Amino acid sequence: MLDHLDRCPHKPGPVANHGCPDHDRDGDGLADRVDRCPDRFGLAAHNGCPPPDADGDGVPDARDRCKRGAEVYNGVRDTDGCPDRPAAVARLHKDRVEVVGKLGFVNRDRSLSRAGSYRLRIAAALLGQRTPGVVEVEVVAGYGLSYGDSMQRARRRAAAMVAALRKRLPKYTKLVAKPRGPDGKPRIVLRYH
Ligand SMILES: [Ca+2]
Ligand SMILES: [Ca+2]
Ligand SMILES: [Ca+2]
Repeated sequence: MLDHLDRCPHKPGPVANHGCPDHDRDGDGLADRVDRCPDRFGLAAHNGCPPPDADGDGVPDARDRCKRGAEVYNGVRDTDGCPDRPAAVARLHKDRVEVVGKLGFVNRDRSLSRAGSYRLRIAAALLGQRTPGVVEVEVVAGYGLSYGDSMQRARRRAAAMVAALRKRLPKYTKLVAKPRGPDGKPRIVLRYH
């Protein structure tokens, strides 16, 4: 490319991008200038957008056997897209997965109980399908504790969650522990982006 037409003469880039390197913010392999959803990981077949999902349950329409009924993430047939029983142990949102119900830690909050591991496995499967670059493990622990004790518990739980998630998520997913002070109900929220 002629230098006077090249907006980035010191970096290699295609003519279509005025000689500048292509960017791909969501990392789905489609350059931002041709990606119809530049901030959402998508497929080339859908112009860089995620496949359609009419009921928003995370199961694309093409595989969803109940297109108007949301999947219940409970470890029972979690990929067919149909509601089922028992109650959900994880809830999927656009930017986060919430772990539902009792959290389940043992060894003075340093590791997950069996019930906790079960919930984590389901939450990790949900996260894994979203191919996140980063997962923030937000933990709020305990009522009725001092601020310091609650923070310490939240720190241990977040570390236990990060260690357990590390074994189940791809290497490129960065895990960040986010222990929080006692601001309401104990909870675990896995924010992904
Ligand atoms: Ca669906
Ligand atoms: Ca299910
Ligand atoms: Ca469905």
